Amino acid sequence: PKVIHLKDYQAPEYLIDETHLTFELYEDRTLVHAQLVMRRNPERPAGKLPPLELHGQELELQAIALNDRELGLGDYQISEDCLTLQPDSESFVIDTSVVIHPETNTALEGLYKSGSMFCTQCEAEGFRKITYYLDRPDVMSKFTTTVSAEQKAYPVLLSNGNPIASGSEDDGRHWATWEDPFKKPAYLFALVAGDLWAIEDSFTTMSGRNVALRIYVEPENVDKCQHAMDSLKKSMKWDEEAYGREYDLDIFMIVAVNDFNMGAMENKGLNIFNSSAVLARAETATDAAHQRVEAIVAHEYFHNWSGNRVTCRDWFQLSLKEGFTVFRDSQFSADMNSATVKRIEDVAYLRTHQFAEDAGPMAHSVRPESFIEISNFYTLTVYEKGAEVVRMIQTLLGDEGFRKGSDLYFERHDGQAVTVDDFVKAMEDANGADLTQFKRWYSQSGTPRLAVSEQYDEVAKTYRLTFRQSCPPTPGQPTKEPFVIPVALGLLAADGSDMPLRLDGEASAVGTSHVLAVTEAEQTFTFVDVAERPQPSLLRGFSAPVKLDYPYDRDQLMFLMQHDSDGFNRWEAGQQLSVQVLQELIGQHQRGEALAMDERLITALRTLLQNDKLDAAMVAEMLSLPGEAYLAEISEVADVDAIHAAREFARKRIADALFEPLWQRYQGNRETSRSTPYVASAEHFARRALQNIALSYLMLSEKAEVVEACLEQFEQADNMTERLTALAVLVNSPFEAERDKALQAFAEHFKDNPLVMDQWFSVQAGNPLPGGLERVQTLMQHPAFTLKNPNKVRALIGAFANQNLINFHRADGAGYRFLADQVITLNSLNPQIASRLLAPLTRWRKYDSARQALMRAELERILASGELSSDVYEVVSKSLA
Ligand code: DPP
Ligand code: ZN
Repeated sequence: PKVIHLKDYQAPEYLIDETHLTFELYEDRTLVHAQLVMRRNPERPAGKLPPLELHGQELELQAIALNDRELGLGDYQISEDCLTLQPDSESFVIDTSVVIHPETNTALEGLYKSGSMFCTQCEAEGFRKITYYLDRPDVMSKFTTTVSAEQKAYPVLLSNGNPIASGSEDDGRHWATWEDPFKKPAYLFALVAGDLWAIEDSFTTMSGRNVALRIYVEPENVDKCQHAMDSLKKSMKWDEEAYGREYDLDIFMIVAVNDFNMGAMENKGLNIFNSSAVLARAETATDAAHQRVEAIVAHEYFHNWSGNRVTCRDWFQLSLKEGFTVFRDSQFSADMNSATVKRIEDVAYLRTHQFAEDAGPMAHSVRPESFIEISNFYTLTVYEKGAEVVRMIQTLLGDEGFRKGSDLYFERHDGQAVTVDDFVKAMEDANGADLTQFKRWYSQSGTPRLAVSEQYDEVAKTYRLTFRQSCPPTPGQPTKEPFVIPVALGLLAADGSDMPLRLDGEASAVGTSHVLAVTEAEQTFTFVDVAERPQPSLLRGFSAPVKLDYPYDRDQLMFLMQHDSDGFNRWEAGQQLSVQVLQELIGQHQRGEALAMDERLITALRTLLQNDKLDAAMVAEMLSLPGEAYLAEISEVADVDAIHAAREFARKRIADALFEPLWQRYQGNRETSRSTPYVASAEHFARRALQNIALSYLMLSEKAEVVEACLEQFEQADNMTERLTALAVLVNSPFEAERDKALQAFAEHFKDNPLVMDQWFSVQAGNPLPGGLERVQTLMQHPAFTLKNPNKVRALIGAFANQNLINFHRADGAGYRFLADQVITLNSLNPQIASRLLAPLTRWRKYDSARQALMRAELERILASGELSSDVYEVVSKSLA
C-alpha cells in the first residue's frame, strides 16, 4: 500500500470546469455517463501537455471519447485505480460511460443501496467509485446531474442544487435533472433515489430570501422529523447571527438513510444523514439522541460555509473544515442549551477518547503529515482536538477578534480550496497577531503536560505561578517544541470570592479571570497585591487541551467544588476529587486490602444534593463518577478489574450513604415527569438527567421500593429517556426475572424500529455482569442484528468493546479473539467500519503484559488473515510497529 505525504502535494495538471452526469439506475446495474469539460491548469508549468490521470475504482468502462472521438484500447491505460490518456489540446471534453453495481456495494462508499433506496457517500474518495474523475478537493467544478429510474419504486430523484427539468418515459421510467450553480469538489456530490416522503418548511434568510426546507425519510418515519427541522431552522438563524453566514441556494434538503458509515454528510444542498442523526421523538429517542440530532444537523448545515463555500485543498487539511465546524456546532449547542454542561461533556469526551488516541500507535497531528487511507483520519484528533485548537485561537484573540478573523477568512477564500495556514493567516491579518508558534498545535501530535507550582510571599504580597510544559514522544515525533498554551485562571480568597488579578508590571488589575499565554518550556508569572494566600483555579473552562498537573489536596478540591465562580472548574474539582478517591481504592484492590473510601467525597456530594438552588444538570454531572475508560486512560497500566471493582465500590458507598436525598430527588423529579408532557429543552433534559442518575444509584441499594419505582418508570414513562434508563439499570441489576421480562417487552414493542433496537442491543452490550461476551454472541443471532448495518455493529460490538471493559478485557483473551473475528469478516464487507472497530485492540500498550500478548496476537492474526483493505492494513500495521 502506498503512503501519501503532505510534502508531496502538487496542484492538479488539469481542471474540470463543467461536469455533466447521467445516471440510469437499474436493479442489477447502474450506467453512469460523465461528460467533463476540462482544461489545463494555468498555475502549472507550461510546455508539453502532461498525461491526464483520472481516478477510478471498480468501474466497468463501456466507452470513452476525447472531443467526441471514440478512443480505442491503445489510446488509454487502465490500472486498478486510474485511467491514463494523453490529451492533445489545452482544452478538451472527455466522455465516459461506465457500469457500476450499487446493489452489491456493502462498503457504503460511492453509490450504494440502503434498503430499497439508492444513495451516495463520496467523502473522502468515494466519487472515484462512481465515475472516472479528478477525485481531489482542489478540483472544483459545476455539476449538472440527470437521474433516471423506474417511477414506481423510485418516485423521488434528488441531486445537488436546484431541480431544472424532469419527465416521464413510456416504459415506466422517469428522470430529473438537477443543476448546482456553485463549483464544488466531487466529494460533495450526492444522489438519492427512492420512495421517500418529506416534511416541508421554509426559512427566510437575513436578506429576505425564501429557502424551501425538506427532510426526506421513509414513509413510516415522517412523524420523527420535526425535531431535526426545528434544529435546522435554529442553525440557519444562528449562523447568520453568530457568523454573518447566509444560506445560498433556494432549497436545502436532508435525506435520512439507515445504512451509513458516518453520522452525516454535508453534500451541497443535499445533506445525507444516518437516520440516527435525524429521527427523534419523545417515545423513541432519548434526550441525548435529541441533542445529538440538533448538533449534527447544525454541524452539517454549518459546513455549507466552513467546508463547501470554502473547502480543503487536500485531505491533510481536513481539520480546516472539521475542527472549525465542530467548534461552530459546539458554540451553537452551548447557546441552545447549558453552556457549562456542553463544555463538561465535550471535555470528558476529549480526555477519555482523544487523549487515548494521542497516546496510542495511531497518534497524529491535527494536520497529519502522511496517510495510507484517508478514511482512517476522520479522527477525534482531527475533529475534537481540531476544534480545541480553534477554540484556543478564539481565547487568545477574544470573541471580537475571532469574528473579524472568520469574516476575513470567508471573504478572502470564498469559492476556494485552501489550507490550515490560510485559516490562521486570516486570523492573524484581521488582528495584527502572530500565530507562528501557535501553529505547532497543527503540526505536533501528543497531549502536552502542564505542571504548575506556586509560591506565595506573605510579606511582599506576591504570588508566583510557575508553568512547565512538556509533551511525550509520539510516532515519528520523538521531541517537541513548546506550544502556546492559553491558561485561563482565577485566584480565590479564603471566603471563596475571586480576587482581583494584577500582574507584575501592569498598571491596573485585569479583572478576576485572566488568560495567561504560556509559551516557553518553563515560565513564571507573578501577581502583585495579593492580600492573602489564594487558592488557584487553573485552566478555567478547560482553556487548553492539556493534562494539568497541580498538587491539589482533597480539601482544596472540596473548596473549589463549592466556590469556584467558573462552573466548569467546579465540576472539574469534583472530578479530580473523585479520581483521587478512586485511585486510592484501585490501589487497595491491587494490594488485596479491604476497600475503604475517603468519606469526604460523600460529604461533598451530599452538600450538592441538599442545595436545591443548583442547576439540576450540573448536579447530575457532578454526581457522575469518572468513567472506567477515563480511569484507564489516566493509569500507567490500566487494571480493568481493579478499576471496575473500585468504581462499583464507590458507587455503592455513595448510594448507601446518600439514599435519602437521592430518593427524595428521584421521587420529586419522577412526579414532575409523570405530570408534564415531554419537552426537548435544556431545563427538562436537566431534570431527567438528575432523576435518572439518582435512579441508577438507588438501584444499587436493591431495595424493594426502588425496584418497584424502576418498573413503574419503565412501564409508564411516556419517553425513551426514562424508559431506557429504567431498562439499563434493570439489565445491570441482579433482578433476573424483572430484567428478562423488561427486555422482552421492550423488544416486542419496538421490534419494527431499528434505531430503538440499536439501543436495546447497546444496553445489553454494556452490561458489566459476568458472561458479557456470551450475551453479545447470542445477540448477534437475533433477527434484528446484521453486520451489514453500521449502526448495528456499533450498537452491539462497538459498545461491548469500548464500554464494557471488564468483559472485553477478560483474562483469557476471548473478548479480543471475538473482536478480531468481527474485524476479519467486516474487512471484506465494509473496510471503514472494520477499521474503526479495531481501535480498542490498538491500545494494547495500556494493559498488563499477559493482555498485551493476547491483544498483539489478535492483531497479528488479522494481519495474516488474507487480503486486507488499506483501511485495516494501515491501523493494524501501525499498531504492531
Ligand atoms: N460527514 C462528515 C462530517 O460532517 C464528514 N464531512 O463530519
Ligand atoms: Zn463535519
